[in-house]
Amino acid sequence: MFKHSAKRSKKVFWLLFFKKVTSCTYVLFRLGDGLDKVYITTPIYYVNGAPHLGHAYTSVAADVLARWHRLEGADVFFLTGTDEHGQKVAAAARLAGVEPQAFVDGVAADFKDMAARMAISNDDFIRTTEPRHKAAAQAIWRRLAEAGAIYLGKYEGWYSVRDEAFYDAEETALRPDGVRIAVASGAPVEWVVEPSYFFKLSAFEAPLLAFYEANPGFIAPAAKRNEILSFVRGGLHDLSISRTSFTWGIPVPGDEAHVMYVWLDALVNYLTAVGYPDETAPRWGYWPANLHLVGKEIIRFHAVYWPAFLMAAGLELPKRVFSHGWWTVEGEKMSKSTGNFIDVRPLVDEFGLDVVRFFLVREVPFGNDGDFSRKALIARTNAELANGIGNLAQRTLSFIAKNAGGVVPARGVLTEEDHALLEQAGALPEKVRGAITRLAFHEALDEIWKVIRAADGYIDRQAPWVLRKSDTARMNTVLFTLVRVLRTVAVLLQPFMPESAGKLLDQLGVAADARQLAALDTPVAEGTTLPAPVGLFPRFVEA
Ligand code: ME8
Repeated sequence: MFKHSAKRSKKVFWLLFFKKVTSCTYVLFRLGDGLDKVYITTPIYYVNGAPHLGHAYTSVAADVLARWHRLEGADVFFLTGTDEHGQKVAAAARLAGVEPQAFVDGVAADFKDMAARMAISNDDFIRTTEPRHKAAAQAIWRRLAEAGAIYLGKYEGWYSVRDEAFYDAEETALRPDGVRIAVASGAPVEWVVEPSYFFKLSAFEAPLLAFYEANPGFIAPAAKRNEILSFVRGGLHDLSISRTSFTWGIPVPGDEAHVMYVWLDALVNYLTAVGYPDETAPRWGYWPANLHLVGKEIIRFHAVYWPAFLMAAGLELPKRVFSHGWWTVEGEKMSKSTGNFIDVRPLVDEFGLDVVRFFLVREVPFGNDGDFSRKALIARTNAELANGIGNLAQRTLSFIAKNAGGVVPARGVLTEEDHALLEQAGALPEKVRGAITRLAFHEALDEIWKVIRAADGYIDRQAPWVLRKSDTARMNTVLFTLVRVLRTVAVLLQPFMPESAGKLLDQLGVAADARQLAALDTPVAEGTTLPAPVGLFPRFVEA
């Protein structure tokens, strides 16, 4: 297949690459630690159907991270977008009776709307039908071809349009009704025979295993890492990377009878958005990405195929791929057949943006599967938002408005109890940072809520309503302490609930340019006039 000299130089290339990868010392992965630049991605979503809760989930989680790193002062590039080619999308357009481009334009606009409604702070929105992406995908193809990693052959095997994935026979099974399905996803597969270009994935078995070993933090959580390790150890076959039986895709450079396999096309989006193939582009400095956040069903594409493509192209590999779990809705899998896809936008209209964002990252330990139900949403909102932070803020701020002249009270001598609460709040940023670094969002929120509960207990014990009559200086010190604690809580809540945390900071008189993590070290300005307090979270009662 290859000329002898090309083969030898290719061997030298792999050897050098292999050495580079294995000699990398593993530094415990901490997103943003010591970095100016942080690049975070969501998957790009298929536009075969409208956006739903699952898409919102990944986007919100990635958004929390992006906002967190901005809060720490990092230079963040946060990318989301839509995956618009392939058989599945073409079939959806056909079913809708619309030309594919017009169809994808409509659905992509819907995904953009969902992102805006969920306050996703993405810096760019990539669509794979954009000219910049076509150029990048074709450039990668050429680079892979030049590296000798592509050859022409014929694909004969199983393909699932729903998963847009090729499957080995052992990965499929016959259902009792005679339909053959992919075991992992349950999606029907069809037998495909067509000319196809192949990527020499088999050559990457050893380099990938060496890379995983040298970078134990590359795949998370650990269970997924083990799954990927055993998949790769089980042996890799070359991968079909072009299709000839339909045309809705990016043409293969030099052989336009083929369109690129939608997953190769899609993965390249992460490079397109930072300017590839122009490695002098202003955004190129963000590469390699710090984190690709993905659902558990697409880990193989991100943790096996993608690093192999990048190795072959001689490009740096992302630092981490984290796979999260799946939501069911009221106990059932979201699917076309049950028609139970949940759109988050009506929920935002009904409950408010931050209630929905909070629920998504609080309810389920990130990485695990979870179930969405109205009952759980209402229970958590009432317990932790209305009765938790909402109540603490309201108690404190309305007391200040009524009894302390509506200004941040002056602090007197601090007692042991004041110190204890302030120390607990002072230790919070580091705890939250630790949890967020592990993408343990529920733990980060748990830590914040420990402080909220401690502050509630503190008010009960200090009883400022009693001090009002007996010792106003002490009352002021208690209120000052509470304002300081609330400021810490509100600053830390910004990535999770940007709207309400912003409102709370307004009510605490914290200037817009003093809401960074670093600003927590500055003293709270006594005497600042506070606006009239307004409730943050109402209690919900199901009719
Ligand atoms: O896979 N629970 O797009 P997709 C949690 N285009 N998350 C869910 C979910 C659920 N029930 N359903 C979907 C694709 N997701 C490809 C990606 S990337 C180069 C190409 C989320 O529209 C989750 O993040 O099928 C999952 O990985 C993603 O949506 C799949 O979106």
